[in-house]
Amino acid sequence: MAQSDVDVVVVGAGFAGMYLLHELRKTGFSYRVLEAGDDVGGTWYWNRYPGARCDIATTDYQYTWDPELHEQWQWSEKHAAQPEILRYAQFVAKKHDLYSGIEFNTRVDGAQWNEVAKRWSIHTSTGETITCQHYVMATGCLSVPKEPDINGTEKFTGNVYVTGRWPHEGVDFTGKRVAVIGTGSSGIQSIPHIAEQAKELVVFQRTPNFSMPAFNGPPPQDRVERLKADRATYEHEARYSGTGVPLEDSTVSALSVTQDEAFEMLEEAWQKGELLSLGNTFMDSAINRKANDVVAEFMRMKVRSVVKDPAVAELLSPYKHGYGTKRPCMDTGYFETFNKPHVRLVDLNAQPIRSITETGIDFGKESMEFDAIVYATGFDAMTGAIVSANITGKNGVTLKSKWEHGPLTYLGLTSVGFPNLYMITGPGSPSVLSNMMVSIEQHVDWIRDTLVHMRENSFDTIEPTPLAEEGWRVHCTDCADITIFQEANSWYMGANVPGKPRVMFPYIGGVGRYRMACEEVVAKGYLGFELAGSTKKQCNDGLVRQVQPDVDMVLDFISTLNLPAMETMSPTEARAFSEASSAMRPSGPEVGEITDGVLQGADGELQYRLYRPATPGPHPIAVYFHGGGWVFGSHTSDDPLCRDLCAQSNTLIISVNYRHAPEAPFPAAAEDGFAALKWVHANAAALGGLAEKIAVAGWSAGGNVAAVTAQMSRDTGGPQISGQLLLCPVTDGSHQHGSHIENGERFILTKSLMEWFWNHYATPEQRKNPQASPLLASSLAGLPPTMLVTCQFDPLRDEGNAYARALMQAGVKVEHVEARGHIHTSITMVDMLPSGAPHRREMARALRGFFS
Ligand code: N01
Repeated sequence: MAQSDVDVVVVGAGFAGMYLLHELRKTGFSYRVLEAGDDVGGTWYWNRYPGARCDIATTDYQYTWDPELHEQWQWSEKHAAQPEILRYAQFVAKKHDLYSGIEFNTRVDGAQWNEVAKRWSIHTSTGETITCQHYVMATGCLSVPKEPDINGTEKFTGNVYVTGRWPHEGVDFTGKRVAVIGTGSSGIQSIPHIAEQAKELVVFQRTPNFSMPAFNGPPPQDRVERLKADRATYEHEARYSGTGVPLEDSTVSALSVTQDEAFEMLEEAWQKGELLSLGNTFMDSAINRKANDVVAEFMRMKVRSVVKDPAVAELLSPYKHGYGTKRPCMDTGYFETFNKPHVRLVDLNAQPIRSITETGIDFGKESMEFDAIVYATGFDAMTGAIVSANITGKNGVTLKSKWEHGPLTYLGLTSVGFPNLYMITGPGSPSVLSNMMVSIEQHVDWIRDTLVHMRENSFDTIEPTPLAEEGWRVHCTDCADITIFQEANSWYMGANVPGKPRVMFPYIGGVGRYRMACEEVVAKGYLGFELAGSTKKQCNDGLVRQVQPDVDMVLDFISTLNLPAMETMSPTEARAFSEASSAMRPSGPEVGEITDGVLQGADGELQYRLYRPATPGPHPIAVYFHGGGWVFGSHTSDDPLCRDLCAQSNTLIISVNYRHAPEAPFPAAAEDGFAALKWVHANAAALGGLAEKIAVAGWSAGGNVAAVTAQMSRDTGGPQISGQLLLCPVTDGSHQHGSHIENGERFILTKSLMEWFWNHYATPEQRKNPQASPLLASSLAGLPPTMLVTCQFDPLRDEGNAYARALMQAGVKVEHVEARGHIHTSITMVDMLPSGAPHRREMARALRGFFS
């Protein structure tokens, strides 16, 4: 007789539940494992449709926790078919005696948290109630088929099949008239097989999908060799990779090569017959629509090369969504199938289904009769299986109601209000965007270790904090925001199920980065969790990820380069270093015209670069001062940012090469700034600009020059300024602000580099002068409207924030943005860091606003 009170209840005996069962036994927890099916295998138990096959190679889609399996099990193919994967699951279950620990044909009808007993009550379809301390949903991401949302489905009297619930005995379509609805992975894999048997096959397509041939054969020899030579390294690389397969990340932009070169690279990936190779060819196909178009066009070209009827080829070619933004497919002979005379494609956009009838389907102006209808219409993905299990947490709140507007989890593993509930590959974890085997093993390991930690430390409950959960939601959204995934109506976005909230369900920041976040949480004493026992409580509240994900990647990359600190260089070396770094960045958008010239500074001529919008002039003008700590940089060094501001704000930008320290220390830069403003004002018409519409702008030390210039202009009756745009300005050299310490290391501009800049520019006494430290001016009243952007992880954040506050207090109209998750340099990194783009848009809007 099974125990009715156990340490852990696990729902599901797919690969996740099987491994967890093994680990629970190993670590000595009592358990019950409940499975709705009558065998192990999960996804591979239910999805038995013809042609079902994994799209991750067998070298990677297998367990790693039992090294013996690698000797005892040999895969026959590169991409294993469903029967072989199911046999593998059964083999593992027999080898480890897992069958004896699983209760089959047992569904969970509901679960309630008992706050007094600190236990879950689980109600099963057999009428039993089991109580447990920990409750684990190992229910899979794609296990609940979507309810058919087509008129009249109940009327059809012929045979109905759903790909995700295929009959175990198989189906013979010989001589039959068959309709298949849906062209996702399941449709695309099954259609060629159904076409081989059916007398007539009609495929109803709502959205064409990207698909590539699997070129199936033996497992990829190079990877088999790598595995044999050094399995530990291979598996480590997989665990810290982007997708759970150890592929080298591309460093090539699709926009940096010609189309011919791009197609050659894509052809090479195509010939490998591996889904991830194609998506990994270019570094920017997931984040840049134009880069993605290169891949999409390659795929469309492939469709045209196979499908003989150009009209059909066109219908089978995706245009509305980017490559990869809906799960791309791997097929065997899919597009070729449409060359067969008995196969027809119906475009549901032109001929929508009016109704399923008793004998067939009415669509467009036609009616057709069928013997069988196959629904390959997908799943209520990621959350369907979890919310349908009726989970009620603290205070009677159900998970379903909590997730009404989108799933809220911490790390995709846990959720506030549901203590001791764990989800394996839940929403907010990489799950379906990864090799599931790698992600499953990581989650099982994390849960096992957490349970052991709690037992060893006498904690009864674990629950994430609201702060940590909200922080994770924000981080997941930040990750999704820098991609183009949200443009597509995909099941990743919940868009396939009517009424489902439209959010990005999986975590798109990558398997390795995700794993590191989970490890960091544990290393920091379960950061963001509250652990409680009968006599003690522990809560290290906080956020595990705050820096914007693309900024974080750049910081990680830079840290691998072991670059010397700039403050250890001479000014000449630092200038050369800065120039060399600038040469490697993208150039920024096209503008109407770029010309170089000289203007009159405070003590001689200064070079300037003029960026003219492509629209007819005359234009408003922004006199721009570059960053570089008054020591390095020039009129061309902020080129991408100046182009971006010019193009987006329709403003003529004049970037000034003011004099630099230590050769020309304070107040040279300030005086040059003011002289440049006066010269531009006097020569505005000749430059194609409007003298009555001039603003100043600058970044970092250039922001300091701009702010000082605005004050000097106010104080000495200089030209009337329409506005000042200050990005991360230096405003106060007289004392250290908190952010100098808080953000003093790791974020490119360091505390010691800032000190180095100041030491070259101004003496401690000079720094008290408002022309060095504009924050110290006796009054800020009468300054022009201001847009001031500071960055959360900038050492200069607090002095910028203080300047914004002081301006407001002085009655100046100020728009102040503290860019969340950004560092001193990130907003200037045009076309490199997508997360900076919204802030530049706002800066450009503000600039335009100064002149309206
Ligand atoms: O489901 P899907 P799937 N009227 O949602 C269409 C994994 N998987 O079962 O795109 C008409 O992708 C729908 O149209 P649209 C893999 O992750 C892996 O095929 O919403 N059509 C779409 O064409 C995969 O992504 C493997 O406009 C309707 C199709 O049905 C995921 O499972 C194999 C409709 C559903 O496609 C799901 O794949 C199989 C309607 N009312 C699955 N409703 C491998 O490892 C939906 N559709 C290879």
